[in-house]
Amino acid sequence: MTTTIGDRHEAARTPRRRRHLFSRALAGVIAAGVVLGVGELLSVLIDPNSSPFYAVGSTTVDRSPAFAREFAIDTFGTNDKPALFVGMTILIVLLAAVAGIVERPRAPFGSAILAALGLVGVYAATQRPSATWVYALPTVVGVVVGIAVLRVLTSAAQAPEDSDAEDAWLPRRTFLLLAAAAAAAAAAAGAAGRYLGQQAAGALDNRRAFAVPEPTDKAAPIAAGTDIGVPGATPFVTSNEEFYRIDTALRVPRLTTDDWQLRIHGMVDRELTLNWDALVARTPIERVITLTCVSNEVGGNLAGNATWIGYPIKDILDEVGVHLDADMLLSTSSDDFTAGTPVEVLRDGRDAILAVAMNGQPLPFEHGYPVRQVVPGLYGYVSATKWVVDWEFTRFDKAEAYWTKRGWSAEGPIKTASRIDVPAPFAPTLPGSVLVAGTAWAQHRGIEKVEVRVDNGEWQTATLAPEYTVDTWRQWTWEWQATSGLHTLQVRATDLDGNIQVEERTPPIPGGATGWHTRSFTVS
Ligand SMILES: Nc1nc2c(c(=O)[nH]1)N[C@H]1C(S)=C(S)[C@@H](COP(=O)(O)O)O[C@H]1N2
Ligand SMILES: [Mo]
Repeated sequence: MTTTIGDRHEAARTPRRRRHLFSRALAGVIAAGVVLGVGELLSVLIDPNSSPFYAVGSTTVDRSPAFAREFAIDTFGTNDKPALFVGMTILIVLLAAVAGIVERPRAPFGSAILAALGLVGVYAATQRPSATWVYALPTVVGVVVGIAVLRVLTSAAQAPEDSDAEDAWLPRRTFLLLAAAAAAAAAAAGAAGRYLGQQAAGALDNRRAFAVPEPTDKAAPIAAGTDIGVPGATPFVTSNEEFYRIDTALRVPRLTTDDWQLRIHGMVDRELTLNWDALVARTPIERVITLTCVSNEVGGNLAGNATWIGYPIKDILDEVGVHLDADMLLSTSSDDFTAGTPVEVLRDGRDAILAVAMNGQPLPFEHGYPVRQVVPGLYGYVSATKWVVDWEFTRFDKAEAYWTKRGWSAEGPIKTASRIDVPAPFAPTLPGSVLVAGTAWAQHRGIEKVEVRVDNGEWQTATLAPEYTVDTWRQWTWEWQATSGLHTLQVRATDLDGNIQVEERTPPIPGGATGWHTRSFTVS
């Protein structure tokens, strides 16, 4: 007997057939789970980046156009990665369910769907940094095992009416047993893969044993009042847990200090490779520096301020003898992100450092353990390379870094910005005295003035907290005599070079958002 589409529609109406449809869909989803679980487990032997799920995710991130990145950051903020994983999972579950439903012993359409998904995985895996053909193996083996599981489960799920012979029909209990076994095996393989992947790196232990260097050149103490201490306002120092995280890494690189080295080459007199011992033999300094992301929208929170310990970059430049015509430091991370930093900025006296500690802790893995760059005054995408392992001195007319290739500016000085933190948007507000507070930044130029206005009225000068240094943000407060009704507050900053924050609203791409932060309140 041949199954026709018509038969199947007819069949789907009976509860029994509907159950079989569900069993088939389930079989497909479990088979896909087996593909991913086996892939994850085998990736341990090769490289965590060869796992099909992560490879597809990472390659998707790398291939996304700039507008997609902006959309993802705007919509999901720091949850952009979980959002991608959830999206991928939903898509895989749907395709896998279809694969289970259409698979037939003599018409393996479902197997073909898994194979096609496998091709996507193979492509993505072989696109990862330093990938060789071996990176395809976890996906290929996973797909072969997954197809076998799909065929066994779907034939077990087959209704007698569907089958060529009555005896192909297995009791429902057998199907459930097989399905449960396959699902458990997939989950176990996946979990073991993840666990072993992390253990193999040994990075957790390495970070735990890390001794934060003790600088003699310490950061100045933070004077009383630098932190305005207004509830709801951004604290002056951002904790490591609260610090924003932006990067292209779906799997956070887990380097150890033993793995780490920095190869310095290109337009230099003397090439140099710094390993960990050579780095920590240098003299560390401690500084408080505010980082900002170019993707930050007006009023957004992609900025953070931390106390960093690290090694001055300028000294290393002098040591290797950077050629006079080299104007770009192209830094590369272990996961092949690149940033192009103007050499001029690295030697103009500001505290650009190779940081190894953040707020008294070894760098969190997400923030670049064991070594990252921190450069006051430049957006992160052109300066703050995490997991940095390679420095090439080159020229802006010869090389392009990661985000510049994707439409962002080659150079990324931070724009003068200010933000209202309290009252919260649409917070219920009583008439009378209301404390308005926020923060402002113009790293390496410094904040001269912050002004607030109500309903487009006269600009009023806000009270500034003491300046820590020109490399940190500066908090402000302003007392508002609020009257009943709907009101709009607006803030603007002026930096110490005399630049007033730009009024015109422009998006983050290509060189950082401009515009005055505005907030509305109903006072009653
Ligand atoms: N390796 C690597 N470093 C990176 C990035 C990245 O994608 N990969 N993103 C940069 C960007 S865009 C910013 S804003 C800062 C953010 O640093 P944080 O995550 O520690 O806040 O890291 C920079 N360094
Ligand atoms: Mo960024």
